This record gives sequence, C-alpha cells and structure tokens, in this order.
Amino acid sequence: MISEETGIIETTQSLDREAISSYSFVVVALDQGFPVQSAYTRIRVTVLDDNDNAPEFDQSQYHVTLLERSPIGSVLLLPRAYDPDTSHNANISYSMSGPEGLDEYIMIDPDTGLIQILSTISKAQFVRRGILTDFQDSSMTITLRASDRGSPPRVGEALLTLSIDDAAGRDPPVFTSQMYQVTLEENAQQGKPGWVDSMYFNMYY
Ligand SMILES: [Ca+2]
Ligand SMILES: [Ca+2]
Repeated sequence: MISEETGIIETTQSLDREAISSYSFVVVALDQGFPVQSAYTRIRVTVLDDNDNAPEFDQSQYHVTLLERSPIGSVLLLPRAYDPDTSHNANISYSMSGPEGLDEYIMIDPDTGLIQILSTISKAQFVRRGILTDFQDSSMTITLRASDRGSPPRVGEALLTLSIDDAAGRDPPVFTSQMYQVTLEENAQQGKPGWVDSMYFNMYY
C-alpha cells in the first residue's frame, strides 16, 4: 500500500517468500497543477528468506533389508530431504543415530544422504556387540536427520527400520574354545555328561 500523501510504501500483510519471492510495480507521482504533470518509476521488491521451513524427508519411514555379508561400499539407501527455503536455509546436512556401535558398520554421507556399508555385517557380530539384543531380533530402528544451515537451524527426521537377512550368509556353529578339559570321577555313572560349552550363531529364524 502506498500513502498518497507521503509516498511511503507499506506491506498490508505478511509476505511469504516461498509463495511469492518478488513484487514489481509502477509508482506514479502527480502534481496538482493544471494540466497535471506526472512522473513514474518502477519498483522491484525482493523478499528475503526467513528460515521458516524444516527439511522434510520424502518418506517418514523407510524399510531396508540388508543381506548379511553384503560387500563393503554397498548402498543401503539414498533418502532425500527437501527444504523450500533458499540458500543456507535450504542447505541440508544429513546425519543418523541408531544403536551404539552401528556407526562402525554403516555411514551416512552428510552432503548427499547416501547410506553405505563400511564394514562386513553379520548378525552374530551384531548380537555380540549388543547392536541386536539377541538372535531372535533381526531389525533395528535408526533415526535419520536432515538439518538446514539456518540460524537457528531446523531439523527434519525420518525413521529407518533396518533388518538383517542372515539366510544367505549363515555362520557355522562355533565352539567357544579350541580345547576343553573335562574331568570325570572314576566309576562315574554311565551317561553322566562332561560339560562342553558351545555357541551357535544364526540358528534361529
Ligand atoms: Ca522461507
Ligand atoms: Ca529451512
């Protein structure tokens, strides 16, 4: 709106850069003589960006099944996040958090969001490391984050459910020691067992 008296131009409602990023108009000045003399000028208003949008992933949940012993460098997922703001307010950095120790096996590229395998994954190892609670357990939840570089930054989140498929890369059973010493009493009853401790990985489906 322009004041006819002062020429001051004011907004009449709040502006949304994501809806309209610039305005162009012509201002005409008229004197009160006769005949009327006039001048005009063009005005272009560029709306600066406010960081009023958080990045948003293209899905709120992702599900990926990973074959055990997939080659190092294999791509798990390429999630995409979008931010309708501009410049650093839309410049996205990706990160993730999951069970402790998982970051030694998979990584997310902060610039592209590409999630890749860093190290050979086996279910047995995940159970040993506490990344999976037990052999019955085959999936974990990872939180993906997309943060813009606004001030303050805004963050969008999505969940990734990662399941480990151990059908193809089944581990053989392993003994916990290479040698066992068992003592038995003389005249032990027939059928009395000596105890040998063994662990079986990936026996549960
Ligand atoms: Ca904005
Ligand atoms: Ca933003």
